[in-house]
Amino acid sequence: MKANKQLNHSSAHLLAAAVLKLFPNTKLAIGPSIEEGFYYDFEFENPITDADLVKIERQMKKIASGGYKIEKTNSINLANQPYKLELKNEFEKDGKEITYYGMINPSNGESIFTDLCAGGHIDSISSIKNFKLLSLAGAYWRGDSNNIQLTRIYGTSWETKEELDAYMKLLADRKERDHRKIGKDMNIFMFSHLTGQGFPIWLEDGTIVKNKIQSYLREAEKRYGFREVQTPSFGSEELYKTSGHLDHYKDDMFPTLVVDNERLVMRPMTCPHHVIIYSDKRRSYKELPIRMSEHAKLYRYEKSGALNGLERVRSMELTDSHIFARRDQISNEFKNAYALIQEVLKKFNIKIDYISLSLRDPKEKDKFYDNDEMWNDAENQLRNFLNEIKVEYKEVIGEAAFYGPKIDIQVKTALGHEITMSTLQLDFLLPEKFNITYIDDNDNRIRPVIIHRGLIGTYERFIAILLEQTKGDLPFWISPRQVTIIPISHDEHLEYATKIAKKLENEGLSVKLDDRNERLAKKIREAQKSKTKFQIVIGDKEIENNNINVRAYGSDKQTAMKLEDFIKIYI
Ligand code: TSB
Ligand code: ZN
Repeated sequence: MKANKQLNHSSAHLLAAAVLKLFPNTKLAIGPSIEEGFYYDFEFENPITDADLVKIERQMKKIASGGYKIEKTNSINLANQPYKLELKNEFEKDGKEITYYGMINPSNGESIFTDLCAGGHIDSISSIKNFKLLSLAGAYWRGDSNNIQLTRIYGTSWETKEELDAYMKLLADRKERDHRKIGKDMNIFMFSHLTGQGFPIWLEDGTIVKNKIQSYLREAEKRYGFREVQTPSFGSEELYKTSGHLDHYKDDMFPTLVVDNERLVMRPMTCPHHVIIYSDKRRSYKELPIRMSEHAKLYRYEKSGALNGLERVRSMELTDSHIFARRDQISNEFKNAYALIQEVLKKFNIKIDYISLSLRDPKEKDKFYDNDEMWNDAENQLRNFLNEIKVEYKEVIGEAAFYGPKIDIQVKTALGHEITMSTLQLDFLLPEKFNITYIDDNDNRIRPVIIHRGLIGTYERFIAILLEQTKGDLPFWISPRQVTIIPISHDEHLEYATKIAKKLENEGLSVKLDDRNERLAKKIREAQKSKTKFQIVIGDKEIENNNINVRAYGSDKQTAMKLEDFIKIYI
């Protein structure tokens, strides 16, 4: 949803006026409108809390009912407002016009609050009726982490109550889908500043999910002719110099590490390693295609502001592959890899937003390797492939890899970000850079091509999307909590419950026995929150009848059945 800019900009003024009224010594920074609302950055004398937000919102309502106009007005003394003063001095230096806007009381023409501002408002504050303050966040002055951290208050303002209600509903839905929240509830992953920003830690249940997905992918890759290798997380600077990464991809890489007399980089991609494996032997045309795959740990320097849960991280595991092929094999290899991607995404029921044919921007000579002929050839091959298999796609300029064009499977996150999941890329450059060849049937040395394949992309991003699209209700076969067994009384029912747990574990299920001495209601609530697929409650009746009481996730129905029947029906 897109909010009215002028209304939200004016609401930011109203927020600042209310804050100054309640906390007169507050220093004001900036307060723009944004796509879905507005914010204002403040330096408070003392930290404020969510409870203060309620007070501020009430104060805003009070001021809004006063019938003030927003108009251009006289300058004010900014001596006590260092951030405003800094901005004003800067505008003056740049030769910009300095303007002030006030909230004018129509009865006496006086302004109750004046801000340094370029304008863009609604006429009267009393039109600000349907708004809410949403949250508090830390924000550095001018977005620079060397500067002081200010307090940012986010809000949203709409013309009608219906729009505000619809927007609040959207926020609630997003929150419910947000993989960061679900990931916490389900014990999937965590971060800690002590282990490094953007370096995710897979927790017990997250590791179960990841391992189950991995076993399935390994089996599927094998069926499609891929063979797995494992290479190290570091490579020499020389390797990444040869590949071109240090010329075109350096901004996304961690700095070089010097050990003894080696200069090492944490690898951002696997391709150079796989090329080293390829070139370790003399290759004949009969060996091709070679489909090398790896579930590879990669490290990328993503800007701290871009990091977002598992969606964008700095250490990741990519379901990677490099296919070394003859030119006459390109089409078949694309078909094979594409079919594998389709099968896998379908298996998980992933909702795709669109397919992108990601091309170079010929104007950006630094970002993309400079060789028009090579690019035109590779881009046409991908376009022809997509046309041949008759899928709809969008051509997107400037989104190619530095070494070649890509076919990207795009998905939309709960927060509305557009991100790439699976990818297929055609590369004539790396074979050239590493001077790799195969011997044809006439004993000539011929250059192969490389097709880069990200099957589900990285586990991190894939699981983030999966959690969001399913709201955590994962398919049974990858669920980390297929069954939770809850004895009603710790003393009387634990023994029978343990027996049931053992039997189900022997069937290969992921079972959690909640053997804590806790209240039943609490255990049930927590099982629900962890999104366990089946809750089995054990009490006197179950022991007496030698059966179990089952409830499926999302259902209120409880069913008594024999353990053997449960196994027969669900496993
Ligand atoms: C497919 N060399 C190729 C590989 O052979 C490559 O690395 N391509 S990539 O740069 O496009 O990355 C592959 C996939 O990794 C992306 O499509 C995306 O799904 C995922 N990915 C990239 N960066 C991140 C990140 N910071 N966090 C999580 N996943 C990421
Ligand atoms: Zn690659």
